[in-house]
Amino acid sequence: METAGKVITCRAAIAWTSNAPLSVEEVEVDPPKAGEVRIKVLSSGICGTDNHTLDGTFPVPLPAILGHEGAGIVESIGEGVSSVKPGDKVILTILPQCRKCDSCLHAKGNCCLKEDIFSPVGLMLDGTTRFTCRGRKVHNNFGASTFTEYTVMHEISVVKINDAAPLENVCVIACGLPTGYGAAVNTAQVTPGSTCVVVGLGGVGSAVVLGCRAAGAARIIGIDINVGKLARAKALGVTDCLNPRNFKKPIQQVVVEMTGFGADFTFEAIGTIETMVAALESCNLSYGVCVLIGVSPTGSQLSFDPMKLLSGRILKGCLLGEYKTKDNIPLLVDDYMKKKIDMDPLITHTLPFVKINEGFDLLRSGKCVRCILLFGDPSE
Ligand code: PAD
Ligand code: ZN
Ligand code: ZN
Repeated sequence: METAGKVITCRAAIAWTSNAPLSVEEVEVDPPKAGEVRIKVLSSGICGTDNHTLDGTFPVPLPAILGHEGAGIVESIGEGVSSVKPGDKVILTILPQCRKCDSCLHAKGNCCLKEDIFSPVGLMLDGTTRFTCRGRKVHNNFGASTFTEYTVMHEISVVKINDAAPLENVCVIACGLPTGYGAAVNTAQVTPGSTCVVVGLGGVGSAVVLGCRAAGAARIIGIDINVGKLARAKALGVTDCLNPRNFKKPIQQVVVEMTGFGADFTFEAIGTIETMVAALESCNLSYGVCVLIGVSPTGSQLSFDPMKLLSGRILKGCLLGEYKTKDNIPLLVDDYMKKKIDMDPLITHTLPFVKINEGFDLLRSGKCVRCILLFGDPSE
């Protein structure tokens, strides 16, 4: 049936309030307006950030359709859209690349000023939404919304990828993989033979490990309080595992003692102030580079003795691994398909979309690294 130009009724997981299970119900998805694209979502990862938005530590306007790590096929396009067409395989990302703003025009900038991440309003750029449920308007999430069978996004956040890409797993290249991998290869610029520390070994931290290994790190120290995560990270390339719960002293002190003077590169992939300070203090006081990746609770303040930087340490942060999304995500997909990036071990679980709340339970309990939701036959 031809759906272009018509409202599509489909299923989506609605977050009506924070700290409650998502409710899978029927929604109406409007056709795309000018500069917008409507996509049939085929897979979506559940990212740590989805948990922060749902539990209210990183509040977003509700009700909303969450999810931002998606892959799918373009169903229809609005007026003026030229970079994708119906039938194209695409990755749905929270980070646009408008190619016109100050950040996009800078060689290094990737934080496009059209983003809706830092002070999210949950609406399209024209101030309206394309989602309605039970007669109520429903917000989008960071301009993406992937926990739905159909979504509408701005063309600038939709990335066309290789026609042969497997849509059931490349959704991870929308967020988790580039975030961690890019933190190592772009932001820290890990050097061959170096020592790295990765604090937090979930989906993002595991991708940091892949990046450190690809850059030729000689030693990768993985830190997590979940024993299962430590065991999995060893298979990815972590050489030394540390569980902070097994030590009386702060973990940064353990790292400094293990390495002599601290690591060359450290990464924080959890999102607590305590672990950020641990990552900073784990890097070499003179030439160490610490990269913050984790999303901290809204309103929190990072505080530490500034002398820790005066000695020469560098403290950085990054969004989506500093990749310009439209330019680089297709290349990462190609690298995955050429087996240059082996991200398959990151995907430990898959579930049918309707079991989304079980997916959140797997994330919160630490049983999964990445759980992927698959949008199959609506009768399942
Ligand atoms: P995750 O829940 O899969 O991983 C978090 C890991 O941290 C788990 O393995 C936990 O066991 C571990 N952990 C929790 N507390 C501690 C502790 N005190 N000490 C040691 N280990 C601990 O989440 P994720 O990997 O999907 O996301 C990680 C963070 O990265 C999260 O804050 C998310 O919001 C953020 C993120 N940032 C960006 C970005 O662009 N900067 C993108 C995507 C995700
Ligand atoms: Zn994410
Ligand atoms: Zn821009």
